Amino acid sequence: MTDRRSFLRMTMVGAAGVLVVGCDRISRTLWGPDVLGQAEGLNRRVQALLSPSGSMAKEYTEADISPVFHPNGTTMPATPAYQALLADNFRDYKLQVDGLVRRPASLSIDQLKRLDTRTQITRHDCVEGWSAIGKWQGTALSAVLDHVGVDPRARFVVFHCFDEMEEDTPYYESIDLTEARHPQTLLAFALNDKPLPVPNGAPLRLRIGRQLGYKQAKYLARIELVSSLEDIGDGNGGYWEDQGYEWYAGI
Ligand SMILES: Nc1nc2c(c(=O)[nH]1)N[C@H]1C(S)=C(S)[C@@H](COP(=O)(O)O)O[C@H]1N2
Ligand SMILES: [Mo]
Repeated sequence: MTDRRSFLRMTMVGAAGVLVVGCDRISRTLWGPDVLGQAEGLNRRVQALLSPSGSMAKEYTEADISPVFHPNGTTMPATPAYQALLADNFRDYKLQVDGLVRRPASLSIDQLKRLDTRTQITRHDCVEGWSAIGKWQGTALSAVLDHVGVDPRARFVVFHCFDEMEEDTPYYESIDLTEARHPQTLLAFALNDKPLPVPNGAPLRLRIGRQLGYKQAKYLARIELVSSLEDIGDGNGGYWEDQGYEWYAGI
């Protein structure tokens, strides 16, 4: 299985060429959306073989924790909404949960802490070629979904963030309901036993165990349950996906 796995992975990386480009706009000019678009179909099929829905990301020990968890992408959202919350140390912060749910909710960090919380030490891999191991504490996304009640028409969870990558273009991400209900999928409020630092996404970010860095949306403002990704952003399921990155960013 290991051999087959690494063979598939090499094939995938070679064909897609995706893992050699960074989290920046160069990807579009280098490869063009068509190359990445074609590679994505292949990648999704290969990923379906590599990551059955129940498989777990490796968890590490306290001794493995990286001394510094390098921040990347936005490190300080400039939007007035975020700045106002930060000024009061996020006391008035509430995560909005809406869309195809039975009971839309606005949840404070304290309310999230009263749902099912988990702690896990996992590795973060960025396509720019760096990794870091961190200890994350957060609420299981599945518990939040149970709290609001998911409408049967819902297929994806969309994460809307406070930071804008360009004017009026907020960072966003999405995952399917299988990934959302995976036991290692957390809404994290703490990193290495401290409240999540601003550069790493305070007050709340997504942590999914089995996908690359850009899926790990920081600065969460709102979670929306949808039946299709078509009407969100440019329709590819995430800010970087709209620049040509693949939606299923399996590690
Ligand atoms: N809201 C938001 N989330 C984001 C980003 C961003 O720019 N904005 N960058 C992504 C990328 S490319 C990476 S590698 C990780 C970096 O997380 P870190 O800053 O905690 O290292 O966040 C991801 N989530
Ligand atoms: Mo990244």
